Amino acid sequence: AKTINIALIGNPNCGKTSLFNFVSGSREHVGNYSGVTVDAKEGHFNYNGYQFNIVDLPGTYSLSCYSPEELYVRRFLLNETPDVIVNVVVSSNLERNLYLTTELIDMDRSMVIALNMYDELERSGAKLDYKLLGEMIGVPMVPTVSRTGQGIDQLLDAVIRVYEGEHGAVRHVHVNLGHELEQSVNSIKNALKADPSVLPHFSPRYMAIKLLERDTEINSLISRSMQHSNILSLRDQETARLEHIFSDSGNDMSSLIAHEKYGFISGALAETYTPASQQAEN
Ligand code: GDP
Ligand code: MG
Ligand code: K
Repeated sequence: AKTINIALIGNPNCGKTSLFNFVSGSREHVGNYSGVTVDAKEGHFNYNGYQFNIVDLPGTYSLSCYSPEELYVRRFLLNETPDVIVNVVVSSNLERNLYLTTELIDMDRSMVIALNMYDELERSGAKLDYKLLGEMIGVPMVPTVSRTGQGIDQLLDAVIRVYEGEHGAVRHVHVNLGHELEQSVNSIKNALKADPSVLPHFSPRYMAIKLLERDTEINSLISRSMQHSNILSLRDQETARLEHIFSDSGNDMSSLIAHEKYGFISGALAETYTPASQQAEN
């Protein structure tokens, strides 16, 4: 049988461990994550003729280097390269949960989204056009209820389709950061692509964005090799250019990038998500 390695990635308390337990028959502790241990649990199961290895990762809000969880998840993605990432999100809190999704999209990795706690969204009376939202970001979305297992078969079917390339190659829709930021991202990205000693790491786009954000780990990854010094000076040059253009905003590059991403998310949700309160008015 073919083996598919999947990794559960999402914010704390989005239901990753519940999903892990349901598919692997494990009884890992479910509840508020407050421990200090940062590790991964691995499980195995068979579904529809495939053997799955599944890893339950610590919860994280972002893929930067500000917490042990973020660093752990990022290093896992780099070193273990799961075939398909299952990004677990809380359906009724997409505004916040999809930020991490935009970073996974920047990484150009195969993935599907588990719209978890869909029962709570339905109970609230809100409506989500998840097909359209999934098309807008180029990632299939499947409603799930980890606690009961509802939707998990459909989720695994989507994982298999992505694994088998039935959606074609990865066709994520990167969040457009606006003309000026995109120009800087692209020139750093092209410099990264042109330097063979940079690979294999993360996708050039993700690395370029992290360099603009002055991510210390990605920075030292690059600066370890003298060949990369031109990339760091290019980054500094682009940062100076952007700081000049956006001097009125008083924001650093990370805030500018986050602002664009959150802007995209709220725009996408405005088109696809209808809170219960608005339904009553219609
Ligand atoms: P993790 O931190 O991402 O591993 O999340 P957990 O699996 O520990 O779940 C956090 C809490 O959400 C627990 O109380 C779960 O019982 C609950 N939970 C998980 N999935 C669902 C779901 O689909 N619906 C509802 N209503 N609650 C869920
Ligand atoms: Mg957990
Ligand atoms: K938890």
